[in-house]
Amino acid sequence: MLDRDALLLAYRTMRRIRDFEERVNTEFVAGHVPGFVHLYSGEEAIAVGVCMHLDAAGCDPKGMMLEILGKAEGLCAGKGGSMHIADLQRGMLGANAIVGSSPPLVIGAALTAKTLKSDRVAVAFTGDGGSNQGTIFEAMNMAVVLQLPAIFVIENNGYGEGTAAEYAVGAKDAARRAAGFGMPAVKVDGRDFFPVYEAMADAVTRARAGGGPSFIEARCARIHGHYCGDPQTYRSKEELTQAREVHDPIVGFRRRVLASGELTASELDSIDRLSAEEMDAAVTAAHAGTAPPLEALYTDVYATY
Ligand SMILES: Cc1ncc(C[n+]2csc(CCOP(=O)(O)OP(=O)(O)O)c2C)c(N)n1
Ligand SMILES: [Mg+2]
Repeated sequence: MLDRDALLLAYRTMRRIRDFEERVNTEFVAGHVPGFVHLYSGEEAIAVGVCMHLDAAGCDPKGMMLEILGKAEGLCAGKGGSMHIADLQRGMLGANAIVGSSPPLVIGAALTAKTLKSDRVAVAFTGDGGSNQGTIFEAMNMAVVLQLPAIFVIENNGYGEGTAAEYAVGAKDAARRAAGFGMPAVKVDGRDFFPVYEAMADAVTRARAGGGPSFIEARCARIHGHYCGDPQTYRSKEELTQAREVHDPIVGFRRRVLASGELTASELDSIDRLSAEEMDAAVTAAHAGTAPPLEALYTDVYATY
């Protein structure tokens, strides 16, 4: 049972993610974002249900907004953008444009944790499209063989870009496929914070107790397309309306905690207000940021060993 503080934190974090993403959308449409963006709206319950169990997660929204707008004050000095954003201080090893590349990276982190006996747990987020990559199969096998504290989270939103998972995932069932590698694998409703939080609690406890890796498949729905501007001709209007109006994880969370009387509407409304202010300030800061100087073009790009 989650206490009030935990429920408030879950709501606040989901709301901040949504507001951040929607501001990024507006900035992209206005032409302020160099490069491309892919929005997370609709999948917040997964990130929050998972990351509330981790000590180090959570990047600074202002630093991220500066980064996405390509400014020198950004999290990666304006050189990473949305697709290569990273925050190693916080244990965030990086977004990656190479689909399916996070599981092998996470195996390295999990091996480090096991070797150093640091009690840390490594989590890889992959999409349903990414779940078909050979990289994740190798990573899952290695995690089982070495009994690593690694958790594979598959965010199954039904599409890899515009290709239906129904068509492209040969086994039809990513969790059953993962179980074949020899690890506990569960399927949860990723539009609902609570089952994600519970599945992750089990997985983290097992990882810390030396019980090896776990797999969580969270079914969810994208509120936007694969990328900003995706016309989504591969989805019916009805499916999109359902995702936006019926299955929104933040609306569902709100309804539930209000019905149970655990939180009040005014508490949630004030979180909404603070989050909007925080994201407005992040956008203002990002507009005021400076472009990286020309001399920076060749730094932080290659490492020589
Ligand atoms: C190794 C590799 N192959 C192909 C691509 C092109 N690509 C970009 S996103 C994507 C689909 C990813 O699907 P999913 O993981 O379900 O993400 P979603 O579309 O739901 O955001 C593909 C094939 C890529 N970026 N990297
Ligand atoms: Mg997908």
